[in-house]
Amino acid sequence: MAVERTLVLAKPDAVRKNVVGKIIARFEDEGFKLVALKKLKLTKEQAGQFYIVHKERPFYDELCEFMSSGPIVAMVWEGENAIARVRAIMGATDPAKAEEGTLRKLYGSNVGENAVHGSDSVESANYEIPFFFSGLELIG
Ligand code: RTP
Ligand code: MG
Repeated sequence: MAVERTLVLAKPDAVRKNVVGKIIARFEDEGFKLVALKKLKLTKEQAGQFYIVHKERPFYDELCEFMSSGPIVAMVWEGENAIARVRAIMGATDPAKAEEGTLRKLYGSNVGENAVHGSDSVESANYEIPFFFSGLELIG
């Protein structure tokens, strides 16, 4: 296993529900190290660039609308096997199918508004982390 960094977003629904602190606390409790953190609001075009891998999917326009509908909180977490472990803590994409105790079960509303994003591979993390943070902002 390797020490990895992964990009996590508290999505606009999580910010509106005031559960960003609970999401951060969960990753701290699970032993990850916080490497970077910021609040920002994406334009629809920026959301489209972030989720460019999904551009042919039927939910792409709805996803970009939602991700630009309010502020988000972007963060980078570091730890052993962080990419897969963070995905497990988040739970299934659809909160109705997510296991008890996962962040999406706890805080998600539906398959679109599902509270959190986490990088799904090293390749994705290598695109997503520099999308939000410069090297100077990443403090390991
Ligand atoms: P994410 O990228 O946000 O961490 O989510 P994920 O890997 O679990 O799911 P993915 O397939 O990458 O989808 C990205 C986001 O698109 C929205 N979505 N909507 N309406 C739909 O059927 C649908 N499917 C996906 C969700 O917000 C999902 O997190
Ligand atoms: Mg994904």
